[in-house]
Amino acid sequence: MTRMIKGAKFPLKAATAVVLAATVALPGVGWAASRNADASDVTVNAVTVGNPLRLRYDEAASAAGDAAGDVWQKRTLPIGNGDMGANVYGEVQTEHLTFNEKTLWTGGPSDSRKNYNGGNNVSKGANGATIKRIQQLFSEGKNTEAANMCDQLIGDQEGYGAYQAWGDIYLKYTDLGNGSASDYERSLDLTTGIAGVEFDAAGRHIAREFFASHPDKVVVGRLEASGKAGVNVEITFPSKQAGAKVSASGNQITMTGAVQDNQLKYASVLKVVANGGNVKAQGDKLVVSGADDLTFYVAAATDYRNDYPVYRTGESDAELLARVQKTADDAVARGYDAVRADHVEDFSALMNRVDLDLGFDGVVSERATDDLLTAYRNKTATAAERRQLETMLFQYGRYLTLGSSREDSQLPSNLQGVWNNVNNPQWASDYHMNVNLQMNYWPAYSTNLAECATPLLSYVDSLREPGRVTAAVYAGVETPEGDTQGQGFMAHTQNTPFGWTCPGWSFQWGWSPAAVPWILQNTYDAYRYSGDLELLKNDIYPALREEAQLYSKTLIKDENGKYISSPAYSPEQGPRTATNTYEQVLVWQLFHDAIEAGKLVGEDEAVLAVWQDRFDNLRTPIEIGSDGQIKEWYIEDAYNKDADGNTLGEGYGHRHLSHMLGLFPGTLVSQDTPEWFQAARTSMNLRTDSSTGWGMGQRINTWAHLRDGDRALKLIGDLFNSGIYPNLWDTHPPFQIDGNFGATSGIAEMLLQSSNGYIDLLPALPSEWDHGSVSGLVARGDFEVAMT
Ligand code: FUC
Repeated sequence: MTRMIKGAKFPLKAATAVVLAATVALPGVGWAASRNADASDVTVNAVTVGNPLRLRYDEAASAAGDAAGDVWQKRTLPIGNGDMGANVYGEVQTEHLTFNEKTLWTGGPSDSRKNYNGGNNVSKGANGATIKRIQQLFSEGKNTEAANMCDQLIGDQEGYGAYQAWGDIYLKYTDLGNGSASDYERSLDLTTGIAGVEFDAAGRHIAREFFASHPDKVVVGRLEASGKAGVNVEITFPSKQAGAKVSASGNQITMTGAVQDNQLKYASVLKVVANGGNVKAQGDKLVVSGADDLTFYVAAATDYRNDYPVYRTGESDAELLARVQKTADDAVARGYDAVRADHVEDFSALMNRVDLDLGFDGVVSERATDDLLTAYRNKTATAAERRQLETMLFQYGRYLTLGSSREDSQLPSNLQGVWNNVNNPQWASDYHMNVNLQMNYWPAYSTNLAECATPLLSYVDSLREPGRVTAAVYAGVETPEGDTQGQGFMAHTQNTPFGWTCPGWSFQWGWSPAAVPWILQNTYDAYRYSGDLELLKNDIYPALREEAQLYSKTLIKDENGKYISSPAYSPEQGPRTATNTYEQVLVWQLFHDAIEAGKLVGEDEAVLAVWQDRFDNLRTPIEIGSDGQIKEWYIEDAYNKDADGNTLGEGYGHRHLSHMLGLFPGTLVSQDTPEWFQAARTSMNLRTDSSTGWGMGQRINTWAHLRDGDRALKLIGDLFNSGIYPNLWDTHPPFQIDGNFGATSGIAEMLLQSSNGYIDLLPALPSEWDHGSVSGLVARGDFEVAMT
């Protein structure tokens, strides 16, 4: 049961009356529910109420003059259903969509890698002997020797792999000539999940729409054209994988094959229904003529299953294709109207759970979205336009969550969600856990999309079995055969869907055992937000318990008899040390949460007693340096210097905020610990605001937890200036989706916080946000909050 809190009034300005009038005039529905793709303009009390959550452009993706390699990431519009994604270019003569399915990866087990072992290198880790030697050297003060030996705490690169591109869908009009289009509009309605393209060309009106249906598991396209000639197009769907078999027959294009690197099987079916027209198969293409309207449905799957150590379903080629064929046939049989209606109902029900108006008063900017972004940047946007764009950015993160992670998705959203146009994306478009995967799921619970984090819970749980091998190789912690609870699992900075849990192939970025305690904060939040004890017991606690067991064994005592995690490296800079703030804060939270959860599920008293001992005798995670800052390394004195004045890390402007994790997302530092809180503020000023896309995303959340709304809003402005592309995707650069989720979470944290045992309304409200309303935000303890 969700309880409602009403209240937390902040002063209403006169203009707010417009919002209220409009809201009253549309009874029973929020702003979002009152809009749909077909009727996006309603006039209420002489105020034009458009759809503030509709991205809109007046040219095709390729027409804006970007470098060819940039068009996809900067301009195209993403749709997705959690497992599949597509990007719409909106081209005039030849429409183009990139297509993705999230399990299509290279790497992992393969005929050519019979000994694939998650990257673990037994001779380097030496069953824990290497780490013990390093710990010993640090404790003897032989820091240089210890630091050098850290280079042995690495794994192998072989078999890492990368997220792959599936293929491209082209719809080439055979009767539009080469002329340009007029009255062009390309749009993405965040409330319905429908992308639209409309224009006039060659004397005809052309209309298209595209969406990715979660209920029917298909990507759908619809083409219409005015005039007697109907829709005349050639459809192709080439693969991006070498050796794929693509053939057209009847009214469908079938693609099958196996990824050359690892023999992962894949199959897709694109099936066309051309009302009143003709469909002919020619080689690998479908030629459609004279259709009143044309609909295509795409179903796709691989034989991937997240099941260690084989990671395959065991299906034959024929079985996989039959599964995909059935999905496509079922959608065709249900028909366009039913599939579309169910998609809109499914999608908008989730989107409409949160209704936010930061104060745009129902006035929707007439500028196209890219122009609105430019106006925001060069300060020519009105206050209402700024509030609209900020609201849009907030809801876009929720939209992208729905597109890249639904309750039954096979994998969580990766560095690009589900969207990818190349076979060698940056950082393999993998799962990075030294901030990125965490950030992807920061907004899931607070913005009322808890079920979308289900794939994260199963993914984290799936790291346990391969991670036990890593724990044995690098930390000497063995789980005997048959021990299903496990003695401890380890994973580090980056991992893949094939249980790649070793440290990276360089200690310098790869070593990060505390990444697991950190991601366990996300999964424990599934309980803290919902209060669902069954969920805690079955899906969250097993991994939390196993990780607490691991650290119970791996912590060592320092010279003062306090427990430390050694060696340590602060992502991704600075010295290698016996321990540091990142490790200690995350280990503190691990034991804090594991003890709390353990008591709730009736954990064995003896086990709890060990955890309590580690928790009580942990070296204090937070230390304050001579500049009044939270130290990142305990050898730090003034900011970023040791006592001898040597520079430690990159310092000012470094993107990571690894020493701030006690403040956000952790619960160690808050306004209730005033000295640390003040030091956190000092640290944030010393670190400066300048950063990459996700770095600014993290800063918004962190400043929100410092209760400084004006600074948080300033960072939203910084993000718009240098971290957001015209399609509102976040850029590192290049495109990396974590910053979108960070921004959405940050805006939620500005309006509502609940990490410290109470509900904090408007903790970081910028002075510019002087009126507005929100409903549907969620606080821990299963509260849903509405406030004006
Ligand atoms: C972390 C960051 C990098 C990048 C990568 C995907 O390692 O330090 O900046 O975002 O993740």
